[in-house]
Amino acid sequence: MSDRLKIGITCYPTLGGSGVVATELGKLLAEKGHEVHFITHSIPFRLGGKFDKNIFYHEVEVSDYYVFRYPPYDLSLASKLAQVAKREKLDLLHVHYAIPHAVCALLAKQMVGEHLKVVTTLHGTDITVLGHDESLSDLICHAINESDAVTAVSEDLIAETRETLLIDRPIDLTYNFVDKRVYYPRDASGLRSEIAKPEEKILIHISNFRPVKRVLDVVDIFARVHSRIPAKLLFVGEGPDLNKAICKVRELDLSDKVLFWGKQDDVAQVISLADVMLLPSEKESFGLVALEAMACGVPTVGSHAGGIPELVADGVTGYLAPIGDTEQMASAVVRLLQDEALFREFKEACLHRARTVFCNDLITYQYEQIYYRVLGRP
Ligand code: GMT
Repeated sequence: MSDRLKIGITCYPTLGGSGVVATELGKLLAEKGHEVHFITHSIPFRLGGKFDKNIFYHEVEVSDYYVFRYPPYDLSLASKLAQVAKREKLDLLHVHYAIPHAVCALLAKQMVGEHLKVVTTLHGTDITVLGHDESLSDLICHAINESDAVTAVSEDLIAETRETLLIDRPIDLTYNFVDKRVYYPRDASGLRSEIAKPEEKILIHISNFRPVKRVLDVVDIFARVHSRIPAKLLFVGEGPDLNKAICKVRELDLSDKVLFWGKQDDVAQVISLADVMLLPSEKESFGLVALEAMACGVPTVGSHAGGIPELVADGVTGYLAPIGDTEQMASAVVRLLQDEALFREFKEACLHRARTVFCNDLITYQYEQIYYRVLGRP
């Protein structure tokens, strides 16, 4: 390769879609010959155990010196970023989330020198939640304005960043992606027959069960679908609203129709079991899980929230309804599952859209172009 870069990546290694995207991007960049250094508080769960000569992991250790009331993770991270950048002669730091990661990277840049570039990717919560917190909004603005490049995972997030924080600097749109070698329709017929009868359709919801995911709406949609066609619901993941979902399923006397599978590693295999993905979120800057489903040929029925309409083509790869309109979502699921020809069409459209618009090759290339741009190497 002509211009091999040395890239530091910081993300939340154990948290949801942002950690997944950051880690998968690092792996793909390493595959393209770049040198990638993950600088995080624990090993990113998607990194896998295989040796790769282009991938390095540097652990951020937080000092718990007794005068500190709160262990200063941010300062330890900034210090580690600067150390690694100097020692390994990094070209740039690509950090995921403005708070705290971009702030830490900017501090590291001050310590190392102007030649170290900072690329910040916004994933949502830093804008949609923290952006409204007046005690943090000026700091988020500073992190965004001082980064050498800023990317966001949807047009909707770019618009919200501009509106909430009055930011007018350029922000690059880089959609999330999935690796097509991992996300494709897997054969799940054996397992499917173990969890559902042949006539039963399978609905799935995967999330961290935060209140914004509206898991009670998922149960409500399922109850309405189940009253019209034989179906099962598969919940994957864990989080604050898990117990509420379990109680509601019990209240509705649906316990033998709903499975709670907790956290699962092989998401593509689990999704391939299902007919429809449910994503009725209240906020969703992108909705990576709907893309994972799309790449496995599974349509999504969900809400119009945030960036979901940029991902799920309404009436083509799924159906979208206003947030909270569980009846419209349930009717959409039933329409899709009762019409075999329509369902096949949607599956085909899903595979095509995932492989073209959200393909790993395309998005990795877009990030590389941003790196070369900030380094003045077009
Ligand atoms: O959705 C979450 O609660 C997790 C969060 C994360 O940090 O992974 O997800 C955000 O980033 C993902 C990757 O870009 C997006 O797919 C999610 O839509 C976004 N979540 C929200 O905006 C609520």
